[in-house]
Amino acid sequence: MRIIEVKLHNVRLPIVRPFTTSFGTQTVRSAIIVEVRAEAANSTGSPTEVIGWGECVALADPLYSPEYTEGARQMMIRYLLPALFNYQARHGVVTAETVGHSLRAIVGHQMAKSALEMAVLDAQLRARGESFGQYLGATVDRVPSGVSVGIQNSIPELLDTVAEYVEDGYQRIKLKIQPGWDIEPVAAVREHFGPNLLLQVDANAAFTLADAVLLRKLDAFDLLLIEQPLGEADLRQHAELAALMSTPMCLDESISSAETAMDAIAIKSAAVINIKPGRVGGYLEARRIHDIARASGVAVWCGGMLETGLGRAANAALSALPGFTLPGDISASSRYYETDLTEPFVLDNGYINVPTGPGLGVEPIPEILRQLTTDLYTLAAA
Ligand code: OSB
Ligand code: MG
Repeated sequence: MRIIEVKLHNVRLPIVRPFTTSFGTQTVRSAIIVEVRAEAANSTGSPTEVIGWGECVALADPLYSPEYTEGARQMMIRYLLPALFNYQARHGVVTAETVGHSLRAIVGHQMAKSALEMAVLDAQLRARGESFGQYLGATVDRVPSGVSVGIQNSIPELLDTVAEYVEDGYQRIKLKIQPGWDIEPVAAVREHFGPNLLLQVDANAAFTLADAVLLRKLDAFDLLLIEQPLGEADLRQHAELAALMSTPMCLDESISSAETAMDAIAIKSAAVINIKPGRVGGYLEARRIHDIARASGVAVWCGGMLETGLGRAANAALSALPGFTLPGDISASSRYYETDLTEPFVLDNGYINVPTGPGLGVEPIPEILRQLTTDLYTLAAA
């Protein structure tokens, strides 16, 4: 396809209730929505004008990952869009499958790169009339929905919050933990909701290997997994901790590519991988990690980054691949937003339906996108 123009919409979506993790509290979601206008081949090969949408999942501050919203915007404007347009000028066309290649000289910045690749892929698929799910290899039409529960002010508040989500139909609960909010809340939730609740925890890198004795106490609560207890760079230390615990070790922050996924599997740092397309540079790299993990007998599930309906649509499609054997963090739009950018995703008996329309199968509602946009940047191809 030939890109005609790219727009970057900075959007701000208020979050319905503050979301606290070991790295901070989110009250508003600032994101960059990428809009690619392009001429692409339709199913009969004739050129047709289409719009594709991408979402950059970088958070406002570099506390979960090195990337952050303003930095990602600068990165796209200053380096990635020029590199993509330069590739188009040299080759005449771009395809979703070559976006990663065209940006490879620029080190890191996976979330910014992922957003561009997602928008190009959406445009390409919309022109062809193919859905994200079909393209990625979905084998189911709905995915079980799990929810990530932030750190609360007290145990009673935690139990109330979890009860609400269980009543909503969420099939799996993930508790955020940090030093001082660790064993007690997990014990309380397991006790209150009984042995059948699918339960897991996520520390967002807040512990060290010196906390092994404390973390081992989590083995008593029959958790599905413990997610990223140690630092992003601590691959070997995660392997050591994994050997000391019966709870399966899951990595999030540490897995930035298919290569790191292979290394983590090889040295037994990860029995489970949380795949976040933004963190690994896009949906194509996410699928490669799925393929590697599946061939290695390692379970994967799809993480979340408080996505708008655009990211939620793509994540639902990815989660429909056969190796996604654990419920993901793909909740209904209402878990975070009163008004989503797109038609809201809703829980259907504890499941999220995988969109079936062309591309993402959803698009921003123009009026809502306009209302929530705080900044707009436009770049036309030369
Ligand atoms: O560690 O999985 C994480 C949100 C922002 C950054 C990191 C994480 C999370 C979540 C929430 O746990 C996932 C979601 O509901 O979108
Ligand atoms: Mg996590």
